[in-house]
This record gives sequence, C-alpha cells and structure tokens, in this order.
Amino acid sequence: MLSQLKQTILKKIEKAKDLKSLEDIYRRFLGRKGELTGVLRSLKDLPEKERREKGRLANQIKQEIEEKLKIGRGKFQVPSSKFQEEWIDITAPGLQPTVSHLHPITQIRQKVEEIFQSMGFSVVEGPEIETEYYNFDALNIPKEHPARDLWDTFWLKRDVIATPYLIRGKQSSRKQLTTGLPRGFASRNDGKKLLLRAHTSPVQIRYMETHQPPLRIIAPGRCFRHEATDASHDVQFYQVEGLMVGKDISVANFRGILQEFFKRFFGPEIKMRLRPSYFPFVEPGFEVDILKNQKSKIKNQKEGEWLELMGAGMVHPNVFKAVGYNPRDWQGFAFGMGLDRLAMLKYKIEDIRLFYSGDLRFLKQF
Ligand code: FA5
Repeated sequence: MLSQLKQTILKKIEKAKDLKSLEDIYRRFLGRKGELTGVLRSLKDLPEKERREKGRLANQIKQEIEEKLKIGRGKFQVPSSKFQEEWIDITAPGLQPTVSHLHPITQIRQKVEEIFQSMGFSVVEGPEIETEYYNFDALNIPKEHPARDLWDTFWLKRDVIATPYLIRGKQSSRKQLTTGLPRGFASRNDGKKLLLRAHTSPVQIRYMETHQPPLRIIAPGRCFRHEATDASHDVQFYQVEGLMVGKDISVANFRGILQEFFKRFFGPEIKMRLRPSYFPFVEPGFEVDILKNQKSKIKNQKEGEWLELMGAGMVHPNVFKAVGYNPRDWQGFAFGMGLDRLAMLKYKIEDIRLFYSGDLRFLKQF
C-alpha cells in the first residue's frame, strides 16, 4: 500500500506543470492532513516490529518525495542566470564615471594663451560674425582689392551679430569691452554686409578702436573660409591673432617673442624661418614656417619640410589711421597663427579634418 502511494505521488510530481501543482501535491500528501503524513501518524498504533519496518519505509518514501519535489521546484523557479543578472553586490566599489576632456584644439589654445600671458599679453576675443568693414576695409583691403580673394568667406543675409565681444585679462578674468551696445552685440554695425570672419585680424581693429597704445594682445578664435578642403585646409579653423604696439616695436621684437614662444611650445629643437610675403594690413609682411627635426607625418610632406604656420608683419600705417592712431607716433607687429596647424605639428596629425570629424577614436587620444 505504501509503495503504491509512492508511485502515485511520483507520477503526479512528474506530470506537474508549475510550482502551484507541486505545492498542491505537497499539501495533499505531506501536509499536516496529508495522506503520507496520515500513514506516519497511524504508525504509533501498530505493533512494534511492524511499526519499525513500516516506519523506516514510510520515512524513506517521505525523503524521496521531498527530494523530487525540491528538484521539481528548481525546474519551475526563475532561471539562475536571471538571478545573476539582477543580483546587485552592494558592497562592490562604484563604477568610475567617464570624465570628458578638452578638445585638442582647446588644449593647444590654452597652452598658447598661457605662454603669451606669461610674456605680458592680454587675451581678447572678437565676434565670429563680422562686418565687411572690420574683416576687410579697416585692414586696408577696400572693395575690389584683389587680396579679398585670399580671404573669400561666407556672407550672411541677416543683420544680426550675436557673438559677445569679450576681453580677458592676464589672470584670465573675462570682462566685456564697453561697446555702448547690449551684451552680445558688436561695437559697430556700420550697415555694411555681414560675414563669417575669414581671419582674427578684425580683433586688432576692434581692440585698437577702444584702447590706447602701448599694448600687447593675443586674440584666439574661429575663422571661416570658402575654399576647398585638403589635409592642411578646412572651411573652419582656428587662428590666434597677435598684436604689439609701442613707440619702438620692431621686427626684432617680433622675432624674439616668436622664438621664445616656439621654444616653450615645442622645445628647444624647433626651427623657424621668416619668408617675405604680402598682406595689405602690414608693411613689410612675412610668413613664418616651422621645421620639425622629427619625421613629419603630415601628408605629402617629406621629412625636414617647412609648414606655413602664420602670416605676420609690421602694422600698416593705414590700419593705424583707421583706428585713429597717428602712424608717426606708433609702430608694432601683428601676426595670425593657425592653431590647427600648430596642433598638427605638436601631435603629428596628418589631416586637419580629423579635428572636426567628431570621431571619438581620434579625440580620445589627447
Ligand atoms: C591671415 O589670415 C592673416 N590675417 C594673418 C596676418 C595677421 C598677417 C596679422 C599679418 C598680420 P593667412 O591667410 O596666411 O593670413 O592665414 C594665417 C594662418 O592661418 C596660415 O598660416 C594657416 O596656419 C592658417 N590657415 C589659413 N587658412 C587656413 C585653412 N583653410 N585651414 C586651416 N588653417 C588655415
């Protein structure tokens, strides 16, 4: 009778489809009023010999059934992998959040600012949306001047300048130049056409209009040009304008300051050269090239080749006249350095377009 009961229970366990049916089986046979429990309870009324034999058998069956129920429950319970997935070790150390970092061009700009600030230059900023006057006319590039082609840019339809005109002092404390116009508007919108500035040279004009010499500033910022892109040219890029005006500032001062800058930026091995060149807003004008001793990775550039880094020269008398300075009293130098090219030389980057690709595999290397 006992072994029959055992078979019945085992069959039911085998056929059970869920946890609930297993619990029903348990309650029906092993619960307080269960059939097997009843058998076990009735043992006490049997003679001793029979009680011992039946008792052992009934307990064995009980154990076996409990074991099978346990296995059965395991089958229907949530899979263990799911448990592992959802399991949280609250004692584990926290995950380090990903910390973003500055774009390589920003890092280069900060380094450049730091070096020039240590040489007494203030850092100023001008608007990216400029008027034709500041980008061209005031820089001695009147309409129809062929040099306008060199700085072909994007012309705008709307008559709004939304970029704030800021100046930063030696300690990098930002303050806005007093323009007489609400914050965010350039100091002079003379009704001429608007454009995206092709160079940072307009900041020279804006600064000199509101300050008296002697002065030394740098003006980093974004520039735009309507030209075909290649490995060293893009339609947007960064420049740092430099301007130093005084009673007797000469090309020798320019050379000395630049040499010091390059030495601190690249290291003592750096070689630079000045080449005569033409810009309407300087006289004489030159271009500055850099030679790196190390093997260059710039596309199409063989080892030991020069890379043009900046245009420069002595400020043209007409520029001084445009801002109300007497050219007989003052002289100075100005330069416009390509920040992207500086970064390319520093990090040995072969293509300027990588800076603007937004490719994290590239950007995470800096
Ligand atoms: C100028 O823009 C003059 N404003 C520089 C200047 C300032 C001359 C003050 C005299 C006095 P240029 O067009 O050569 O000059 O540009 C200067 C530098 O900007 C170049 O040497 C180069 O490093 C960088 N540059 C110019 N065009 C691009 C471009 N499309 N992509 C990346 N960098 C450029």
